[in-house]
Amino acid sequence: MRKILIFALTGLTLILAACTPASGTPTGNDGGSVPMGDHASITATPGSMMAEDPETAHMMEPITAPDVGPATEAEGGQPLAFREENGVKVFELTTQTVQWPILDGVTVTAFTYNGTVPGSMIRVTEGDQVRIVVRNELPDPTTVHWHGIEVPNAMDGVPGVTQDPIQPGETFTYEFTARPAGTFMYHSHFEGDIQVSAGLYAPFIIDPKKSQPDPPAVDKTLMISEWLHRDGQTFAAMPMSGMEPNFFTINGKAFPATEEITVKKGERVHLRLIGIGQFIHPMHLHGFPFEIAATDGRPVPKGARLLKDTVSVAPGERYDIEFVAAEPGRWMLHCHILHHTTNDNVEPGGLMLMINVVE
Ligand SMILES: [Cu+2]
Repeated sequence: MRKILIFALTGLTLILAACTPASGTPTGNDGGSVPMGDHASITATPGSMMAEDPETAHMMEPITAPDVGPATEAEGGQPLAFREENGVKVFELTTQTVQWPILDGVTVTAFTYNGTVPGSMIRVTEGDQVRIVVRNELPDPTTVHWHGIEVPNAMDGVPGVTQDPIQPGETFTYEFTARPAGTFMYHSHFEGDIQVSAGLYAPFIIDPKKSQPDPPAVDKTLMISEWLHRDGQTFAAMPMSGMEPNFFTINGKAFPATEEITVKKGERVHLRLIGIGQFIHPMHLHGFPFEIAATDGRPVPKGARLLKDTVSVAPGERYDIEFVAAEPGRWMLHCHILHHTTNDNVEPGGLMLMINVVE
């Protein structure tokens, strides 16, 4: 690695001195994976990864599959129907590649569960026995990890550790008792760097056995992620030089395509924020403070709840926030890393969502 760095730095110096952008691909870049502009040479920051070895090059390839069809559903994260077999709730998931519009005029090639980003929401009650039959129609192997749910080890979805990868065309069945209650998710654990960034994630909500005496008027799950879409091709966005995202989505949509949440003045709103990309997003709410009601699915006792107006949602984290929509108006929820509220560097866009409080 040190050798590569020295080469990269030497190369960079020479390039800057000679001022010849045409010669400026980073050291050893195979040159074919990621279309880069004239600035490619100066994005080779010291310490960044180079497309030296085949695995890195693979990460930098566009997301593709043969015959990728357009998405047939408009919204992601919708509740998945199930059938009951001897007291077990049986869900079916198919991993598939689709063309997914994140914004008017911007469509990404996505790896999905059941054709949407996020994939279908699994919603059950604490203590339910669930069986999830996963059919892999991706061009690559995959596995499913049930993030935060207390599953038996054999159901944990880690390739090479708890199971063999599910090969293209194969089916694998997961079965476990849904517990504890809370906000969880499921996502790929095979080449997560690529597959999760490409859309293989979905909410998994476990409701408590005892129903709440005073449920909130609005209960929404918002999954936050990033995309790299360049020259009509989609790449897995990641914190690696040249692979940084240029689009940011809430439930697979970038503002102004994000859902608008309408609520009546005085009603209580419960939002389940889920970080599933590879970047931290400090989500800020205009107008009202919110309580952090649960972290990573586990409830925060009433007396210990922080009153905040911004919460940083890191990759893998979940925050359930609650607030009373006290004043009418269109109030914005947005990421406060303000580059994340752009679409390909143009504001407004990305991680913005309107809470419309009506009389
Ligand atoms: Cu952000």
